[in-house]
Amino acid sequence: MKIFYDKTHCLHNPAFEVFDGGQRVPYLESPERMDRILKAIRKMDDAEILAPRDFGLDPIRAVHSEQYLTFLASAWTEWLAATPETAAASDKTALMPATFAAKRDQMPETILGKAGFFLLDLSVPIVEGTYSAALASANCALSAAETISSSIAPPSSFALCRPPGHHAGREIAGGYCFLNNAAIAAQWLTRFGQVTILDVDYHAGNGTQDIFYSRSDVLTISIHADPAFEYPYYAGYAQETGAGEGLGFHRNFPLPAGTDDTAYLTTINQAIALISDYAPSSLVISLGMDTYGGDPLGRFKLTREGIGEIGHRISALGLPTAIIMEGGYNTDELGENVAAFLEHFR
Ligand code: OKP
Ligand code: ZN
Repeated sequence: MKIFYDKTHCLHNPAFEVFDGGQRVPYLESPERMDRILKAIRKMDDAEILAPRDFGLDPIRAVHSEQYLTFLASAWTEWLAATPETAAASDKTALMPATFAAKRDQMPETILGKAGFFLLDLSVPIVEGTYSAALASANCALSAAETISSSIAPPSSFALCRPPGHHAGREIAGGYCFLNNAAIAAQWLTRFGQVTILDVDYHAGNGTQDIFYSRSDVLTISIHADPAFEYPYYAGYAQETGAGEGLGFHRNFPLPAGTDDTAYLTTINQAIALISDYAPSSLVISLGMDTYGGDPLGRFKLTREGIGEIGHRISALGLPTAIIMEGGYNTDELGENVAAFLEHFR
């Protein structure tokens, strides 16, 4: 299997994020996550680790708005110019707003105003290397998409994306995500026909939902912890099924805390049936390992065997599949869990 990885992700290394109750904690979405996954993947027989190709900005512009991309590209420089002393202490600080836009009619002029406009929460601190890392991550996803579109290549590929992407909407960052890698890959693949994105991260793929909500050429499905009790709280409900032309082409499967292998696999079967009926020309998987029992951000109880079985059932669809890395924060178990899932793809 071709695996795309770019060490540029290391440039996105904020010192902290802010948890519930205002606690400043070390950034959980750490560069070390990638080291652990690479270590496990290198042990797999057919793993071929490659650098991504640079696709330029056009495939990213097809998903994100121009004013959002301009913000991401210049945020750090503007922050540095506005507050040179604060920004210079970047081992302790980052661009992070304290106000958020409940109403989004007007983009403010100043960098803190813009940060509140384009950032959804306190888990997307922007540092000097954030934009470069996000671009490299998107290029990994695009390279994985390109790989599966060739009829001579094996039908699946893996993008070792960091930062992750599924919480990033058309013009908003949130939940460790800046560019929506899976959406960018899926959009690129629509040139060959209909695409499905299946999101198996523990958290609802609210960014992906936002991007394709009114479209019927990309079926989006997310299986996740019920947003009634879990982040991202404001999207991912079962009654949200798309709008306009896209009505019926988005599906959410919210599940309770404590969900185990058996309950999850029942839901995976429902998702697989929807994908079979839709008969897409390719499949993009948003792969999160925070469904694993004991994940520091998750409340599901999946085992490694369960994760393997999910991979097995999805691979049985026999579709060209680009697997895109999202979350998973039990760093010690992360690599082996990813390997257990990937093992079923060729
Ligand atoms: C990203 B991905 C802690 C606050 C949660 C954001 C979680 C983002 C998850 N109580 N902060 O979907 O794995
Ligand atoms: Zn997650």
